[in-house]
Amino acid sequence: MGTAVGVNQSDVASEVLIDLTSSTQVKDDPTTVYAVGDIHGRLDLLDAMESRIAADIASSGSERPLICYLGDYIDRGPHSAQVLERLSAASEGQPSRVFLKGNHEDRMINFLVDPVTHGPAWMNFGGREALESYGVTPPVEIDEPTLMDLRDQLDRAVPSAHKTFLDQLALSFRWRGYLLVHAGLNPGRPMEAQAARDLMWIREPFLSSTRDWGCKIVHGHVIVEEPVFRPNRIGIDTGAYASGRLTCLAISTSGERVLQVASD
Ligand SMILES: [Mn+2]
Repeated sequence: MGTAVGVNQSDVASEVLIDLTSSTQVKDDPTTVYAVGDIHGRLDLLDAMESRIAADIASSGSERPLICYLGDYIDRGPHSAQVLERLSAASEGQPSRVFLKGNHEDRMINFLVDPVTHGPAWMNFGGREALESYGVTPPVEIDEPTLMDLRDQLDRAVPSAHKTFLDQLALSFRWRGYLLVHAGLNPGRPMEAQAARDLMWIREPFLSSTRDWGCKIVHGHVIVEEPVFRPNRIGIDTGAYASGRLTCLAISTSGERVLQVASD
C-alpha cells in the first residue's frame, strides 16, 4: 500500500526553485518571533522550551507572539513520534506557530515514498531511533525486501495527523528583517531562485559566506556549542539530542535574545 505523504515533495520537487523574496508571511504581523532550533526527538526539551517561551511571553507582555520551529523534529533522540504528536496537535489559542521542514523530515517523507533509495542513508542518520519511537523494530540487514517491509510497517504506524503535518511543512518564514530556514541559502544563487534542497540541507558554502542577503538568516542544522551570531546569519542548533541543550532565539523590535533549556 502506498502513502500520500511526500508525493509532491519527492527528490524532484526538492530541486524546485523557491522565490525567497515572497517567502511565507503571516496575516497578523507578530510582535515577537521565537525561533526554536533542532529538537531531534527530545520531547523533554520541547516541553521545557514551550514552558520557557510561555513564561517569556507572560513576562514580556508580547501581544502577538509566534513560534517558528526550524525543523529536524525527528531522528537521533528517543521520542520522534511523540514530538510529532505534540507538534501536530492543534494549538489552543496563542501563540500561532510555523513549522519548517528539516532534512530529517525530508528523508522520512522520501523513505515512505521510495524506501530502497532513501532507507540506507536514513538508517545511518537517526532513522533507527525514529522507527523505534513508532514501535517498528530497526533492521539488522538493509536489503531491498527489508526496506520495503519497513516502509509498510512505518506507513501503518504513522498516524495520518503526522503525515498531514509532514506534508504541510514550510521551507522558509520571513519576518521583518529576518528569514528563517532550516539549513541555509546557496550563495551561488539569487534570492529569487533558491533550491528547496539547499534550504533543508546546505552547509558550506553557506556557513562561510559573507554575502549580504538583505536580511538576517536564522537557521539550525549545524551543531554549535553556543548560538553563532554573524553579520548575515544566526545559527541556533545546539545539538539538543546529545548536548541536552535546546536553544531558541527570541526576536522582537527590542532586539535578539537567546532562551535555552537544558536537561540535568
Ligand atoms: Mn538538519
